[in-house]
Amino acid sequence: MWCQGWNQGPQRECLSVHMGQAGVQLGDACWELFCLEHGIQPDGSVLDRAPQPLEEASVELGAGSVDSFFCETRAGKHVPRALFVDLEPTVIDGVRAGHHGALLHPEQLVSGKEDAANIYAQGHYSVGSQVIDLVLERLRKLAEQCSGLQGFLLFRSFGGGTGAGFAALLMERLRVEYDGKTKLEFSIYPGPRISTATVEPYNTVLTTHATLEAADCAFLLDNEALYGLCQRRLGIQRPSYPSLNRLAAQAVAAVTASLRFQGPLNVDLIEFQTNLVPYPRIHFPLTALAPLALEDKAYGEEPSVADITAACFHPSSQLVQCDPQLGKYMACCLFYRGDVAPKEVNAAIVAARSRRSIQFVDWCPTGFKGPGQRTSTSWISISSPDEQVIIISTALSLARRSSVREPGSCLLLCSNLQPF
Ligand SMILES: Nc1nc2c(ncn2[C@@H]2O[C@H](COP(=O)(O)OP(=O)(O)OP(=O)(O)O)[C@@H](O)[C@H]2O)c(=O)[nH]1
Ligand SMILES: [Mg+2]
Repeated sequence: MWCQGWNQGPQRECLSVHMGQAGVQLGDACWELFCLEHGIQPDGSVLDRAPQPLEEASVELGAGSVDSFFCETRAGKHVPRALFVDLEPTVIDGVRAGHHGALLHPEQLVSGKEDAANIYAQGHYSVGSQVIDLVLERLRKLAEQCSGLQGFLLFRSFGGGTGAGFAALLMERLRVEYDGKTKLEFSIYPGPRISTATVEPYNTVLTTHATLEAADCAFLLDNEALYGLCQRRLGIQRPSYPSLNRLAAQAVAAVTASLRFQGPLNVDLIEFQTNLVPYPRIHFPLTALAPLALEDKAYGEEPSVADITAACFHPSSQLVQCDPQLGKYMACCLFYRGDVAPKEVNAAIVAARSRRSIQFVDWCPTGFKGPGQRTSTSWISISSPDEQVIIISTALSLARRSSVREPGSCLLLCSNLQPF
């Protein structure tokens, strides 16, 4: 046991499992962003333990904390509560050699000798079955370091043999072994423009079927939509995987912000399910993110809460390509970050509801929930070195340490659209 989290009092830890190339690379981008937001250095030390704005205030705080995602060793090093798994070694080797590789204990990186070659059955049965016991063993070790494990965050692609086949195998086993723990997944949905194999639609269908009962809520990150956002909104001509991953990581960071930071309106994992999943099998919410801005443009702008809320309902902010006009909303969760007053949020929601384009099903006419997080997000370059340097942020967080008011960001999660 390399961490001592179990004896630090009641906590609500989340274990992240990154599977296959997409899951591992997306995970790398997510942990880079989490480290930036918590001031954690590549050696695991904390650079700046400045109190969050609300830590000073005399309000009752939610249970979120950095310890839910990071485990502190006796030497004071912060280690991600994460396991990276791939059936072949190169992608994991990249993480090990990467900027934050030194943060991870060697047991948190599991790789096999040959991948599943985009074949669901290889990932699920032949190659995958050889490493499943080792992966479960490593997960058990991570779970033992938790005082109160809240649940799992699973990252994978639907299109890859490992992401589809092996992930389905692991999720079936987790369902048995960790029954009652929430399982949320962040899944890369294949897009025809950047697909690497013609069998991806088949893998997607097979894994969706196999994991329908095993996951409580699945946030889809559609590669086609991410690619379009990078091109149209951020001006990257030929977006690379790191660009897509850094954009997707902003959404993951927004979803998990209230688990990682304290705040009076925080939610825990189970609340995603309670608020967004009307029936257990209908658990694929639509995600949208606003504002999406380039750093140079964002410096001059201060979008209001009404602006960012309205932008969230616009198809150009969606991380899944679909037309919301073709259905009705069943439930909406709006996550705000930054200096956002509840009064402004309420006014923005009333304005959004009054628009004809936002229609709710008759049986759930008031389906809005709006948790808030006063921590800001971080600026991060989303382009690879050979592309022009473009910075994205979902919150204009420049005023964090000054007296200037900090505008916020908004993440919208809508329950599946019910067709007319
Ligand atoms: N957004 C994003 N998508 C990725 C990335 N890497 C791969 N993909 C997508 O994931 C799908 C392919 O799955 P992979 O994750 O590469 O496959 P795998 O899970 O490693 O499975 P095998 O290699 O077949 O064992 C395709 O749709 C790719 O476009 C990534 O880093 N980011
Ligand atoms: Mg692979």
